[in-house]
Amino acid sequence: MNEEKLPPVVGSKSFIAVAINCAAKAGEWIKIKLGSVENLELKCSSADLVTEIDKGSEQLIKKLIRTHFPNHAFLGEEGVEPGAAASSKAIAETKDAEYLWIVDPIDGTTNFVHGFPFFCVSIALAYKGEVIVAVIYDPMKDELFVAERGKGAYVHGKRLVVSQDATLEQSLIATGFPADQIYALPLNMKSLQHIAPKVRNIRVSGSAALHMAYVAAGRLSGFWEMNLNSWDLAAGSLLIQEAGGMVTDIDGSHYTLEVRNIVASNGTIHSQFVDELQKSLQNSK
Ligand code: 2AM
Ligand code: CA
Repeated sequence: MNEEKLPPVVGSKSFIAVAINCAAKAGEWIKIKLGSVENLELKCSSADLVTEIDKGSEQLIKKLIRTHFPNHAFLGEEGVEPGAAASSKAIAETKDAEYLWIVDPIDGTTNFVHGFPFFCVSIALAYKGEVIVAVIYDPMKDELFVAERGKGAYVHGKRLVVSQDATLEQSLIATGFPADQIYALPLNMKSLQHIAPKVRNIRVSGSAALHMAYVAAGRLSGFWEMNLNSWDLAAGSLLIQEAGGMVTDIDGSHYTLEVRNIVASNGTIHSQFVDELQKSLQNSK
């Protein structure tokens, strides 16, 4: 979308100002709550967690967005039943809304619960299915990553640029161990075994959104994971695109809000990365 075609700003505050305000407020609140989880619930398995702080953070963000933009649609992780089918249905039903806010109130809940300082708040705004505003906030490092379509991506005023690594061999790559231990985890393990000897090293830090922000910032050259949800990926996808990188489905097709198997990179290594992931999954489909 070029700049002339950007939708008009509605209300007294710009979309990006509201997104930043929400992420900053929610991030500060979850940081204060670190170490004080009272109600730990399991969703699909012991690897799939939710706390009252995920729910509180989502409510805070939803209320603030509703105050400024009462007619906009809202999709948040905590408003959707657990499991891939419910997530796919939720995004299929909302993706055509004119304006859709897509929110993960804590991405990296397992880390949050264990006090491992790698989690974030992820907020994206899509206009007719295309992400136009993205904010990812890491309250532990006080890093706020922001992007607007056509205007670049920034962290505290510094423009984000993807890494220059030219080959997989030179690349630091991240992935995740998916919570779905029946389908997605075994597939990701196959890919991990295939990719690990072909790259400089691999990191698995437990927040897909923050890994995506790190690809945008050039700290990682790539990230892949199976079976993620729109709220894990939407904000990160725009940050990476605006920082000069690429985001696709694992089959190499272009990113949409419905993509669940993600490959993100600095762009230069993308085709090599997708080719190797495809090789790793041969005979698995
Ligand atoms: P979350 O903390 O918001 O749940 C880690 O591999 C990544 O997977 C995190 O971004 C985490 O997001 C996400 N994740 C955790 N459980 C998941 C599930 N059941 N389905 C899909 N993604 C999940
Ligand atoms: Ca979450």
